[in-house]
Amino acid sequence: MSAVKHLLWRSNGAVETYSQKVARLMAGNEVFHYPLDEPSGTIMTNAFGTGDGTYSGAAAQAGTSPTGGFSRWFDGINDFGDPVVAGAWATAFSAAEGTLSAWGKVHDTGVWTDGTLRHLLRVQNGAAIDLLSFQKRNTNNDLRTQYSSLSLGNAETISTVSTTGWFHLATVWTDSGNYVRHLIDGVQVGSDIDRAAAWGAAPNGTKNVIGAFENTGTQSWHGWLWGMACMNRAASDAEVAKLATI
Ligand SMILES: [Ca+2]
Repeated sequence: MSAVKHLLWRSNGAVETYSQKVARLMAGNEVFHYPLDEPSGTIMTNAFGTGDGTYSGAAAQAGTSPTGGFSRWFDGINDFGDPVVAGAWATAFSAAEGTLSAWGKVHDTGVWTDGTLRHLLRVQNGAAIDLLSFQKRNTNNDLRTQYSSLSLGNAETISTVSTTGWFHLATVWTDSGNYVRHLIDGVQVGSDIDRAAAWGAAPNGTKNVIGAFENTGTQSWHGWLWGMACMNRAASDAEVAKLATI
């Protein structure tokens, strides 16, 4: 019998959903939060309440999320979720201080060797130089986590990944702390890189997308996505570990 555990235990004995944990950890620093756990429909709810997005494809699937609830299934061909980049996306997002958190799972092991670029999440401004991305590269088993700014260049890591289970990705950037840090399943990948800086503009345009490279569906994810959130504060490693824990 499979265990369904929509509620998570806290160290103080209380229980909460994963979405409630994200809301608690990011309180006061909210940018966006797409749980991707709607049971049906094409509305991609922003739990931070600054404008919902729209799914194109990306069907709801019961019993698939890391907690046994709904997640969204991307079939690898033109599926994506298109956020409305407004409200906090434009005003609260900080290229100087922030944290990006997301969960992904491939359809099967063959996705890691399918020779195709596939995106989990992308945040970018129209200049196409300042960006954040989580993507599977067209090189076998390569997973790229990337923070890039015009003034400081590219801060990225390439990880060798072959899991067919859920994995968690996080990027933490801080100008005041002088680093960009990438973590998989709560563990830092490589060394701290460069530092963060102001972007030329706030996120805008067609390349702010979940599950694809842009809002035409190119380079679509093939598998499941869930629990994507961003705040305008650099999370500590302990906080990222909590985001990466079910
Ligand atoms: Ca499709």
